Amino acid sequence: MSFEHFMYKGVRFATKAHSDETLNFAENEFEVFDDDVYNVTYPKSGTNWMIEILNLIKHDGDATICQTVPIYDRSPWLEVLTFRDQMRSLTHPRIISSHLPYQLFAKSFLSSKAKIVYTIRNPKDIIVSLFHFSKILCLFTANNDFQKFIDDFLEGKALYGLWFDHIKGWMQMKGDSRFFFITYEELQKDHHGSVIRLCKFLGKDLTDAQIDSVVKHSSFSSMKENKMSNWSQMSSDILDHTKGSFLRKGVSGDWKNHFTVAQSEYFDKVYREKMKDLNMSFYCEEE
Ligand code: PPS
Repeated sequence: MSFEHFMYKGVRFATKAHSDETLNFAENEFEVFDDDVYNVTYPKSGTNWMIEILNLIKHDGDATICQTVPIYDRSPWLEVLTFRDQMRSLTHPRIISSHLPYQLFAKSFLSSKAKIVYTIRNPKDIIVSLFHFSKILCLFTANNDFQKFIDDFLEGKALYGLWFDHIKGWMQMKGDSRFFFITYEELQKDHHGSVIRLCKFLGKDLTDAQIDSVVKHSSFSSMKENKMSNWSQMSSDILDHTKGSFLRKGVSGDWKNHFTVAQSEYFDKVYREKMKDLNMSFYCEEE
């Protein structure tokens, strides 16, 4: 995985999307409000799916916003320079996305009552998703070497650094009443039940019909068809729409179509080693 990068406090970022200034702003200057909701993920873990769900819950299942405002304007990324204007025009409660690792996240969050939804995905599926995404996201240099993607991912050379560090960092918030974590695979297995749990966490009391509407409009097929959610409106300088779609497959376990047995066994070995001190197992490990 190859992109022009720089290091900020030991983590790899892309020069075309971030700068010392944007990261310092996100970490030290950004003001968190008590009613904010942060949609935090390692890239390709289901960020956009969660944006859709959270926005639909915010609007009691009404899909108007999701059908009229591009997804990245509804819940822009805190640390990305080009989203600064969108951030200023958000209505409350703001739903803001971020891929930042725990240690670089907005410091003003710590003394706030804001909430964080953290979505985790099977890292093998993240690698596959990233591999395909790198063909369409123009900040990447085209590279078809899947083994190199696995190596870079395991060595922390991916955008936003090492996945294991991201998970372990954010899991320090486990048990905090402001923190909710869920896996992409749980969302797949029980979309409806996951929406109900999210509503509870957010203190939103939706009717059955409103919950059904959240589920319906955040399904993969609805989002893929919705031009405000499928990134088709994003400038072709940033996304090359001729090379693939942002909403690619939307399934769990696609890694089985990409990893060789040897690659999978090696990945599992590194995974066990790196995660052994966490003392947690995630639902996604079963997939
Ligand atoms: S990014 O670029 O980091 O913000 O990408 P992110 O949104 O985190 O992840 C993109 C993957 O999520 C899939 N996706 C979905 N899956 C199921 N249901 C819904 N509604 C949905 N919306 C997005 C998307 O297809 C990418 O996964 P892959 O495996 O590449 O298809």
